[in-house]
Amino acid sequence: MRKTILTAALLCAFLGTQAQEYYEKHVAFPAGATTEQKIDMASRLVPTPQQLAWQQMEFTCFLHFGINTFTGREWGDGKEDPAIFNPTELDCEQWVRALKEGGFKMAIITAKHHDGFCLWPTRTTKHSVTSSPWKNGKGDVVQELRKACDKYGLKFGVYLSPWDRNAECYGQGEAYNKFFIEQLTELLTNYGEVHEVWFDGANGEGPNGKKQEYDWDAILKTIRRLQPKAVTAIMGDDVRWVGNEGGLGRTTEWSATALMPNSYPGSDEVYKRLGINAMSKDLGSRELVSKASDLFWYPSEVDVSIRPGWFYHPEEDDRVKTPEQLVDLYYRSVGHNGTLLLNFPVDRNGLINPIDSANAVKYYQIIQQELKNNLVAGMKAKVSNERGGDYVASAMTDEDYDTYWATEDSVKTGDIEFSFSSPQRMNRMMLQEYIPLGQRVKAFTVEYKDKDGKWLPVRLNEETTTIGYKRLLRFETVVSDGIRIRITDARGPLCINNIGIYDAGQNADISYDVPTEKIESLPFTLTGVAEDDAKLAVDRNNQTTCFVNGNQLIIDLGEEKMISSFHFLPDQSEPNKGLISNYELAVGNTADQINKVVKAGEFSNIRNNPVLQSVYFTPTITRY
Ligand code: FUL
Repeated sequence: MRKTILTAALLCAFLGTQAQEYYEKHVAFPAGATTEQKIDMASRLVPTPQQLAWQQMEFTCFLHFGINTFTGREWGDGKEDPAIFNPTELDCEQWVRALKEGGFKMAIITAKHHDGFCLWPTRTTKHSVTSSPWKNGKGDVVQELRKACDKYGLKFGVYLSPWDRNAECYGQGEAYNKFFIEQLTELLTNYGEVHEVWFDGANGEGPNGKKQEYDWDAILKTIRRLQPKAVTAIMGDDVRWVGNEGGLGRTTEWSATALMPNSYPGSDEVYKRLGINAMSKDLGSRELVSKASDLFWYPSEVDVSIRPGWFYHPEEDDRVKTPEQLVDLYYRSVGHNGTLLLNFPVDRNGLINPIDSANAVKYYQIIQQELKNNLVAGMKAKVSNERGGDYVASAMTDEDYDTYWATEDSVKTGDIEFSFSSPQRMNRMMLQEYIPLGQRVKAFTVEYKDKDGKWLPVRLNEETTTIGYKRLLRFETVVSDGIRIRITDARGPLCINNIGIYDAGQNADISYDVPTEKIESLPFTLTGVAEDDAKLAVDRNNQTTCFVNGNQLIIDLGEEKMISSFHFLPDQSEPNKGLISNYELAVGNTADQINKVVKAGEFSNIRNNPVLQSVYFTPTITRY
């Protein structure tokens, strides 16, 4: 920090900020604070050292593996027989080698998912690897992963699902809290250093199902006591769920946000009063901050699976995200002030599928290639702001995170300009704020100099508002000898520590159209929906939705046909409506006798991850 302050002072750009108070992780506004005062305090809200270290990892990954891997389901019901867990070739080193090559810095394993099956030999329940044939009940997946992470230098995290569909004491308040803390304690004492503890927010039990009152305070205190370097995610209070499972960070993504962690008492009332939740578009506008009584440093984690589902399903082998799709996700997650948490479903043999690892390695290579040559590395920027000033600064291009350019107190705008001795081809930009001093920038533009010396905006397909820890922009290629960033609004004085400008090469220019996925479907008639709506279910457009009246939908294939699968793409709009969580699929050859049930089940996790749902069953010949 000393180095930071010295460097900045030498740049004559840092005056008042040192004397001011900073708020780590949380700030409560004093009663009667004006909007101006709140915004100013918001600009001085900063991360804890753990939150900063977490953000700097950028690439983290998830490993979904467990009983679901062997049943083909996304959510198990807890009644599965542990005897089905038998990964004959399980090799955590194979996982970690692939992850390392894909640039990941940490791996988080589903030590326990909602079905309650534990991947480590726990004393709390028999529903674990101990009761499985794998290694004659002597195996420990968590331990094997831990060792592999140590060997290849990856950090290690655990996903412990609070929702447990197997534990008998689930829903009994204190008894389950005790059980859960015991599980947590085992994981946090027997497996070395843990850097992230992940508690999902899912609870799919119906209104009459079991409801558990969690003792979050005791749970979070246990983590702080046993693993002080760990961040706690989602139901934890260090890391926030981005709000979708599609890998998309917001273009306006505040880490200093009005969203109170869900595990804090009173959070539901705060959400109600402010009209927000984890999925809201606006988590930090001036209007929202003016209504808020507290702000939190609660940065966004972007969790997304490399396949449609979180767990391995062989039928998804041809639906692994391509390297290009992953590159796109990188720009929208890490490039939108988030940390990427990319999931790899481990297969039934206990391995990461070669398609998944090949795509992950390739995408990492593409990113490194695209952002290899920083055209402004080591260059001096001409900086100016409303107070005039016209001086040069190189703190932003020295690639040192701890040196930065900052404006004087109360100056919230600034131009940062680079001039090249010859025209350069440019199409990518990386901007970073020095978040140990807060997140401030609210709006900026990027302009290049045309041949006549006129400044023109670059062409982008996203709004340029917040920066935060990192903002990456892809813009239409320009060839110019001048480029500038104009910061036009901020919560507080500017504090920019890194800028990169690149030419991503041959395929740099991306499409500016909104992508639509093609849906294949057979011509058929639907009953149970309005006539106009029926077309929407078969129009091969994933942006239109057909809503069902009531809870029954009849599909008439027109003639008898052999069918073996059913596919349902939920409403893709936000917030999505009419999601089907439980289904029964019946067939019959006459309209009044559609009663042979071929499959029934749950579209698990559909609210968080409304991807195409596919149901496969024994081929059957039917008309309805
Ligand atoms: C959700 C769960 O319900 C999904 O199954 C998955 O584990 C995802 C990462 O979190 O809450």
